[in-house]
Amino acid sequence: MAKKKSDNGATATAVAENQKADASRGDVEFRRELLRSMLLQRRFEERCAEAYALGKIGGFCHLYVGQEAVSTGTLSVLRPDDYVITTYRDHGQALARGMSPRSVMAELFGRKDGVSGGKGGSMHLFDKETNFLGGHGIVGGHVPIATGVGFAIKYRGGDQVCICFMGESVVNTGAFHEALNMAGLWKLPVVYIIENNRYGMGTALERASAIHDIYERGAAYNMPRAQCDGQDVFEVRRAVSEAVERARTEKVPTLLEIRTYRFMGHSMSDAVSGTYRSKAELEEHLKRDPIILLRSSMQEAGEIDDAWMAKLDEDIKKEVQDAWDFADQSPEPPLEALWQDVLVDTTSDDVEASKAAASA
Ligand SMILES: Cc1ncc(C[n+]2csc(CCOP(=O)(O)OP(=O)(O)O)c2C)c(N)n1
Repeated sequence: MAKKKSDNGATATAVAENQKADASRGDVEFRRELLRSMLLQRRFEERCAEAYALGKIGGFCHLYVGQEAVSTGTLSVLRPDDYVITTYRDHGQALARGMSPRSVMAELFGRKDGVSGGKGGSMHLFDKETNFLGGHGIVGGHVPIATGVGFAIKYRGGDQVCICFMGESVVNTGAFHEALNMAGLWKLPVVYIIENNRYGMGTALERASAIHDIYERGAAYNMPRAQCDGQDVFEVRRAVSEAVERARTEKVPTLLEIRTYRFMGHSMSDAVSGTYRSKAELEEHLKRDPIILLRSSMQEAGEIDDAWMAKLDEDIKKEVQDAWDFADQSPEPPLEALWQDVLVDTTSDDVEASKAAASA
C-alpha cells in the first residue's frame, strides 16, 4: 500500500514537472517571439558598438551581448503592471520589457526623443509606461529602491511583483544586505536576480567573494533561493515563474542566481575581451550562445528553417536601422532642459502644480 502511494506520488510529481516544463516552453509562436526578442537585443547592441566607435554615443556604455536569455526569459513571465529595476547594463532589458528601439537608441544618442529625454544616456533608461524604473549607475545602489517598491506594493494591497536585476559584484555591497534583510523580514514581493556573468569589470567572482554559489547568501535573510542556467531561456522562465508566483501570491521574496556570461568586455572602454580571461575560456562560452541554443533546438524540432531565420534577421536589422535613423534625426535636448526634472517638491499639497512650476 505504502509502495503504491509512493509510486502514485512519484508519477504525480513527474506529471507536474512535465506540465511546468511545457508551460515554460509555450507554443511555437511564443518560442518564435522569444527568439525575436533575443535577436533584437543582439542586433541592436551590435549597432550600439558601431555608433559608439563613430562618436554618436558618448559616456559609459555597457553591452549585454551573451546575456539575452536572462532578460527575455525573465520579462516574458511578467505582467505589464509589474515593476523592473536594474543596473547600468540595461539596454537588453529595456527592449525585452517592450520599450521601443527608437526611444532607446535616441536616449543612447543623447537626443530629446530618448526615453529619458536624452539626459540619462546608456546607464539611465527609464520608462513610466512599462514600469521600468531604471537604469542605475551605482553598483548596488538600486537594490534598496527595489525593496522600497516591494514595500509600496504590499502597503497598497497590490499583487504586482518587482524584479531587481543586478551583477554578482553587488552581493558584496552593504546596500544589498540591508535591502535583502528588510525584504526577508517584511516579506516583500521582490525577486532579486543576480546575473552572474563571472566578472565584476576585470575581477573574477572567486577573487572577490568568500562563497561561490552566491544564491546561498539568501539563507542569511530567510529567503527562498535558487540557481539556474542563464543561457537556456526556458530554464530562466522556469526559475523566474516559480519565484514570481511566490512573490505574487504569498508575498515572499526570492534570491535567484542566474549563471550567464558576457561575450564582450565590461564596457566600451574594453570592448573586446580583456586580459583577465583567456581566449579559450571565452570560446568555450561562445559555444553556449543563448540565441544559437534556442535557434538550434527550434530547427531540430522543425519549428523554423533557415529561410525563416534569414527573414527574421533581415526584419530586425531594418528595425534597428530605423531606430538609428530616428535617433540621428532627433534634436538634442534644449539648454533649458538642464534645469528640468532635477527637483520635485513632494511635500507640497499639489504635487502636479509644483512639477509644472519646476519645468516652467
Ligand atoms: C559603488 C560603486 N563602486 C564602483 C563602481 C564602478 N563599477 C562599475 S561596474 C563595476 C563592476 C560591477 O560588476 P557586476 O556587479 O558583476 O556587474 P556586471 O558589470 O558584470 O554586469 C564597478 C566596480 C560603481 N559604479 N559603483
